[in-house]
Amino acid sequence: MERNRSNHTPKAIIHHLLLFFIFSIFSLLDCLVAQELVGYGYKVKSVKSDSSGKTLTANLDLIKSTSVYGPDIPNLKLYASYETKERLRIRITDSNHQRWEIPQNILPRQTPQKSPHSVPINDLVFTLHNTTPFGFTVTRRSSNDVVFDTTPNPSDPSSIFVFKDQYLQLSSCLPKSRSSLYGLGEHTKSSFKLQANQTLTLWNADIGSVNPDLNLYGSHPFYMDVRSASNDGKVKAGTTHGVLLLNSNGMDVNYSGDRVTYKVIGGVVDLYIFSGPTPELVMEQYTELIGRPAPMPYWSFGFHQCRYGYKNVADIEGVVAGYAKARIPLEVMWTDIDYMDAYKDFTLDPINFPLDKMQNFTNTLHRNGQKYVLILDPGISVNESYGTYIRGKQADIYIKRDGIPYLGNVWPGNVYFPDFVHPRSEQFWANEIKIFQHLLPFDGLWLDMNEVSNFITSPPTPHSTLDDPPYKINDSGVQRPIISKTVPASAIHFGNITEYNVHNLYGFLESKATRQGLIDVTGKRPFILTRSTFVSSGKYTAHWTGDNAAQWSDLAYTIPGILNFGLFGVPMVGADICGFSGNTTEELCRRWIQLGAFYPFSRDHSDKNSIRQELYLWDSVAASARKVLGLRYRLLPLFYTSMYQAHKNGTPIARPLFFSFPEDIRTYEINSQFLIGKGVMVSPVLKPGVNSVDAYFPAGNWFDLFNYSRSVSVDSGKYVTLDAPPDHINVHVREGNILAMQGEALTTEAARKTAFELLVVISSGGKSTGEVFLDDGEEVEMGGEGGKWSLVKFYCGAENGSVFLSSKVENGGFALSQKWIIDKVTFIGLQRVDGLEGFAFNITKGAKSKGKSVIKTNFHSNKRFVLVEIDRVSLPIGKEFELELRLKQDTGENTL
Ligand code: MIG
Repeated sequence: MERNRSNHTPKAIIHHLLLFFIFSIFSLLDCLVAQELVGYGYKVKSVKSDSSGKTLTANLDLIKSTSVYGPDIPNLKLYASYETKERLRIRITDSNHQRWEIPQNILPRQTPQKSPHSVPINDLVFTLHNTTPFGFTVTRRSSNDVVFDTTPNPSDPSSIFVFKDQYLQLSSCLPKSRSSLYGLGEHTKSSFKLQANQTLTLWNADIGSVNPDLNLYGSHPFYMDVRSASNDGKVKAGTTHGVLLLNSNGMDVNYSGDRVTYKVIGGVVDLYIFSGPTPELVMEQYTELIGRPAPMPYWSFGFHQCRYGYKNVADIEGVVAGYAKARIPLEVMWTDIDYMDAYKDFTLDPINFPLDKMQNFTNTLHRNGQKYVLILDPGISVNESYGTYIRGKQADIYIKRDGIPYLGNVWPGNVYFPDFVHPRSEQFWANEIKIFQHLLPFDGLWLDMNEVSNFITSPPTPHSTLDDPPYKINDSGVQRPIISKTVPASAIHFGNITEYNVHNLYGFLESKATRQGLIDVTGKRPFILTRSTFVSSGKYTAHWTGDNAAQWSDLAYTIPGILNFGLFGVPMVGADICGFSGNTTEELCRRWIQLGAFYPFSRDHSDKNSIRQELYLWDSVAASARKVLGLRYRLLPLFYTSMYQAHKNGTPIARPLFFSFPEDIRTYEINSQFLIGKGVMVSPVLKPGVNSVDAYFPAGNWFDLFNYSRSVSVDSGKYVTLDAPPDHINVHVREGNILAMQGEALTTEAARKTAFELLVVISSGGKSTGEVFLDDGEEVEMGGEGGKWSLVKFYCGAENGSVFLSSKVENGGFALSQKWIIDKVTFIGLQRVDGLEGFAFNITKGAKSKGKSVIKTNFHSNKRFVLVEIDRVSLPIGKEFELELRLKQDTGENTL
């Protein structure tokens, strides 16, 4: 911890001279643009830091008050602390009054280990500037790069730090040409990298994701800043840090390119900075604080079909049959609100979805290795003959206003909303889930409308600064009142907490309660899909991007949308395949399933008023679906292992290219490609009428996963035009990766029974690696202590004309008990050398003999590489093995 300790150092004098100058401009501003000046800032009154140097506390005094957006808070306390080696926290709040902060029991944050005696060396340096107004900066010790800089700029009033009851302003200066920002959602964006000059509003709202740039269903005040190299060479390109402003109140975040400014309507400044310095490490550090993503069941990586407007049981049975007949994988059948009796949660429409038929339907799905997921809305119908309503009333868990339950209106008509802040609501909700699960053994829950969405806007309480705060955030892009179509901000939750403060937490808390409820009743790993999210939601649930439309633009938006949720710690995410609202077309649906087959969460869903869009309805879509879902199912071990990595380290499943190539600055701009795990790249067609795609390839050799003999080699990153005929999407694996793949099947259960193929992509300069995580796919914990799981790591390197492939196994027992074998090993990307005659191989560990193995050699289409397949190797995946592949040459050196 460093600060300017004395006013007599030359540095401090410079600050004072500068400030004199600043003051003269401020007084000028005072006369000219008095209305624009929201605050004058604070000065440091006193500072103390603890003996360990881990924490610093400062008292701040207001310089001069203004009345814009209400009176300033006169005295503040600033706490800065190194919570871990990679995490710095800066918290600023009112010295004299307690303010709203998200309680630990609502959103648990990892609390730092108490080790007062050791000073952890953190790469981040916090400096408090004893200037008037005060400011603070965060820099990197290793390079002096400025990470966060709140130094006020006299010509920019938005740079001044302001702290009022309902208006906080905090601004950081950014090196415009070197900083690339990602995150700050939820919004629909055409560009993944945030573009300069925009306002990002965070206030959960039922606004369709078809609308670019508006505040949507969730709030994530987190960004990642990827830096390009500095001129002095001290900062390496790809140096990344993360910033979280942990605050649940509504806010606007202005991003100008050289400045990020938070304008928040409540709470406190609780800023966390994660030092990285790689994107992966930022995710590890961020999710260490907020909680690692929940593991998802294996089956949830299969393909899902849903629609709003399925008529009855025969209709959904027909859809399941349609998939089976077309031989397109269908793992999960969904029902939307159509199944309910008058849209009441935990009921069934007695005419169209009667209990006996639904039980039969669900049981049949289960017999075929398939699953059933249904929707729930939070609003409970106000109806004295409805058990759920009565039990909620008895438990007294509804959100209140003026002392009585607040009356909203959603699908069932009048509703009360369960208050998930209430400690009894978890039990109420779990009990409803239990009762219904015992009637109908569904496999997962879909939580919609939880922003919370309300069809009516109740009038504001007169003169309420909660319902009508002085600063208007840009809700819905038109500064719509924050009480619009939701629960009014003056409504009250348990413990007298206002809706104003917990609005953005509703969907998050509902997901948390639902997860606990499902674990209680099933004892298995739950699958939950939620529309509304907040920081930490990923610990409980998956997410879909909401109501998009069947338009080409929306197809393209899905990539930034999905990548953003990876950064938010919600790696299980997908968009409605073929488009939700509006009528899709054969071509759009075909291109959409080609991309959607590689979303972490892959579901086709459509609106009631749209034409049907099940994948078997067009022959060309069906054919393409078989092909791309075929590859998805072969890659299930990769998706699932990426889930494991997400759960253990926070790394997303679908990742931006810069996660694997942070030093390649051209990857920072990419919006239309992504990676699955570290080395599989998806490059979709996103436009109508085209049969090629310009795809960016970071340096290296890349191999087509549909046809191993096609490859792309680039020495340095480059755009390459690839063929993309109507039935094809380009999916490549990069050199240096080893993928454990399985066979195609119509369900994940069947796919899991097939033998493994190990695809070894030879690295041109070094080792190839890969891993596969295996468990039963539904135990609550994933890779937990004492759990039944195996983790197998693969290594491959070349030496003296031989290629050596080996595995290391952790907890092999589980894999052995499942009798999984590797039946085939395929090497791709072996450089062709003159005089090469062929290959021979030898299994030196893991199997007794070569058995019935056969070896086949092939040249890649460009004749630069050789492809070697070894069939019928019969290696138990749970047992360590070593395999040597020898080159047989007639002349010359035996080198690779
Ligand atoms: O008011 O349940 O985003 O996926 O099909 C609309 C009907 C309510 C919105 C969801 C959408 C779902 C629809 N729901």
